[in-house]
Amino acid sequence: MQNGLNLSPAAFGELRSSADCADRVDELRQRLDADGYLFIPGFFDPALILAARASVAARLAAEGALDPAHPVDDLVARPDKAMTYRGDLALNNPAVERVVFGPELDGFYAALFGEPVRHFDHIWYRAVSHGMGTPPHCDLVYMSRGTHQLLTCWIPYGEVPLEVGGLMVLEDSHKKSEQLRQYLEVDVDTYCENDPKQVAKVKGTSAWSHPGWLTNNPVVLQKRLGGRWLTTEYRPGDLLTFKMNLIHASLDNQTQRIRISSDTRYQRASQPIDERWIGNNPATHGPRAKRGRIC
Ligand SMILES: O=C(O)CCC(=O)C(=O)O
Ligand SMILES: [Fe+2]
Repeated sequence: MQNGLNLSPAAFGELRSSADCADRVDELRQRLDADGYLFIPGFFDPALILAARASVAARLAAEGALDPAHPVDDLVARPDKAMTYRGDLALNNPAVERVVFGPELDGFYAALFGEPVRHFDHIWYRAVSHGMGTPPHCDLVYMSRGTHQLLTCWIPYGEVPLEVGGLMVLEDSHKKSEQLRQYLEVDVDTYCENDPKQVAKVKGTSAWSHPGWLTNNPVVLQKRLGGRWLTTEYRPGDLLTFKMNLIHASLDNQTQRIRISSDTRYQRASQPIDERWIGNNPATHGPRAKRGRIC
């Protein structure tokens, strides 16, 4: 069982595909509001995605992270090379930028938001080897200093069958924000000025005042909140976009293959933006991002 997940139909299911209405913007907006996400298989030309995959695979091979007994493109990890978050793989990488900042996504989000859009400059890039999936969370806790009408775009670079650990979303969790209010108010880079322990831990460091996760346990969370965990067997070209208050996580990677994916953010250009994530050298969660307050 993945993550010890309950795989019964009552607890686990398929993402709803919006491939049938990818160019009907009214229908897309309705579904985004109803479901909190849009899953569009085959959104990109797979050649674009595979070119980006090849660029990342070449970097991983050059650093000796891949098992030489397998073709580079299979992305089989050397067992002693554990990895998860690898933002560096997207830096100075035109093939990845072509995907995440290209005309396809720009046009898609401009249509969806109904006006010109901009993206965060930071690209979250992941190369996830065998091991536990990302714990359940909402993205708001990492990026709430501008508009909250922000969408995440999760893109798999290659096939991601269930056992390789793709993204899953908790059905209807975007309708439970009242129940999650305290959590959704968290800003992981904010600390309490009047709590010496937090000051020592967070101020001037890259540490977080809160782990960001709702819990490490997707099963317990599902029992508490209800809804099924929804996912799919992803293919190159697929796109999953979702709201800031939709709970999501990833399945464990039970294989030796490395799962590569990016997550990037898009919003109306006219709205305030979270400064931590823009510019040539964004603060991200580093010392420049930390803010003290009286708690
Ligand atoms: O890819 C993952 O494991 C997590 C991705 C994520 O949390 C996101 O896309 O916001
Ligand atoms: Fe996330």
